[in-house]
Amino acid sequence: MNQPTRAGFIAIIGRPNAGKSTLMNAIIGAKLSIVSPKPQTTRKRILGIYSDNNLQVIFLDTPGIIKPKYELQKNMMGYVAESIHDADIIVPIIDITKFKGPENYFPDDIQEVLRKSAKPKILLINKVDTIFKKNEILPVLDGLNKLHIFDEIIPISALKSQNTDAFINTLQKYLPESPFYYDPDLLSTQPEKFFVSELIREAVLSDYREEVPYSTEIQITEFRERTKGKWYISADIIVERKTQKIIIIGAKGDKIKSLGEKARQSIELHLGRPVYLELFVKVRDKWRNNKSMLKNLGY
Ligand SMILES: Nc1nc2c(ncn2[C@@H]2O[C@H](COP(=O)(O)OP(=O)(O)OP(=O)(O)O)[C@@H](O)[C@H]2O)c(=O)[nH]1
Ligand SMILES: [Mg+2]
Repeated sequence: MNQPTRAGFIAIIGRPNAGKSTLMNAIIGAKLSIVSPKPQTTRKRILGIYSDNNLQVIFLDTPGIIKPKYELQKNMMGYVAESIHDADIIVPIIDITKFKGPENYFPDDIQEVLRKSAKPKILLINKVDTIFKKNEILPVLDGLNKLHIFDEIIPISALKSQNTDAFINTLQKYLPESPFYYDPDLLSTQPEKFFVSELIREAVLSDYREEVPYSTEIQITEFRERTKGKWYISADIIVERKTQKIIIIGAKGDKIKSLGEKARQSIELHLGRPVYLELFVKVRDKWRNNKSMLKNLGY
């Protein structure tokens, strides 16, 4: 007799830079979420679908939890709350290299959210590849166990895909019997335009420093097949100030040229076809605090 299928939604939550997006990409085996060493890389909720035999796990990758200062960050925290609400299982993830005790990593407000929820909670301790003495993990496990919040605690390395199989097996245990939600061939539901804008933002995150990546948003203005097989993509790089526009462009346009080159290569890899990419820089004063502008940008 065929085994019943299990399926459900998993909210991956945690501090910025904990490795949430790296984990989802590693499990799905595709770059769905952009990753960077800078915090606050993910700004929206990104769905990744893992299907295997009788199991379908729908991951919700979320922005890192912070105290919001801008409307943009308030919206980002809205995605976290929404994902916790929609999920069958909550998966908080912590970075062991930043762990300074459970209070510190799970401030009271987050602990309260987790405690209030009756859903299963599987905690992942990430980046254990950086730990050379394995017994260093034990006091961390002990401290976290004492919180009595988590049903399971699993050490992993998202970057090296260590122990991620154990994580999937554990998820299987807690997921409800359910038909699949999506076609098993599907990896995500975001439109291609979204991935393209994220890949441009990823190049901005890697090429610029300080406030610039945080003040930048990407808006795709054209996305169409122009000449045979070649795609024409036009995008606005939106910044908050004239000075940031000057930094993005660089002397004689050299910075934006190399940015465009880097972004084009990753877009071509993603789409699997040649691309002509054109970038324009636009100043939109305080867009991060402007509700209607944020709405326009898909937040
Ligand atoms: N050594 C090590 N580094 C990791 C691991 N997982 C993620 N990283 C690195 O940590 C950094 C942040 O990873 P992300 O996946 O972008 O983290 P995130 O939690 O999605 O961050 P936000 O989107 O900003 O909330 C990147 O430089 C990753 O390469 C891991 O298991 N080991
Ligand atoms: Mg992320």
